[in-house]
Amino acid sequence: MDNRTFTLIKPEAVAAGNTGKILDAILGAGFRLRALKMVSLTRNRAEKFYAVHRERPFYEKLIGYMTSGPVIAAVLEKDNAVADFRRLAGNTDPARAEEGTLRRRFGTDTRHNAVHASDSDEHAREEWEQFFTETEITNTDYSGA
Ligand code: 3AN
Repeated sequence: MDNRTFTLIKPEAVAAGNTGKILDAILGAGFRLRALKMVSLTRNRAEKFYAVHRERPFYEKLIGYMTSGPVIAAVLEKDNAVADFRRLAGNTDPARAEEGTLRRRFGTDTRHNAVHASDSDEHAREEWEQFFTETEITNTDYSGA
C-alpha cells in the first residue's frame, strides 16, 4: 500500500489549539482522511511507538513529552503518501524546516515538532495498527474530505 501514511499531531500542537489549522493544511495539500481519533498515550503505548529510539539520549524526554497530553492520530491517503507527507511535515528541527511546512509553522523545537510523519510504507502500517482496527479505517471512495 503506497498511498497511505500515518501521522500524530503531537501534544504541544494540540494544546496550542492548532489541530484545526494542521488538519486544514493536510487536507489542502491533497491528503484524504481515512481515520482520525484523539488519544492520551500511556507510557507503555508511547514506548512501543518509539521503540526504535530506545537507546537514544533524547528517548526519556520524548516519552515524557508524548504522554504529557492528548495527541490526534490519523491515517492519510494520497498518491506517494509517505514521501509527500514527510515533505509537508518538514525537517525534524522546526528551525531548519522549509517555510510553509507543518513543523516550521507549528513546531517549537526538535522534540516539540508538531507532527509525526511515518518514514516508510511498512512503518506507516505498523504505526496505524497501534491506533486503529481494520474496521476503523474507511475505504469509501470519495474525493471530498
Ligand atoms: P522524524 O520524526 O523527523 O522522522 P525521528 O524519527 O528521528 O524524526 O525522531 C522521532 C522523534 O524524536 C522526533 N519527531 C522528535 O520529537 C524526537 N527527536 C528526534 N531527534 C531528537 C533530538 N535530537 N532531540 C530531541 N528530540 C528528538
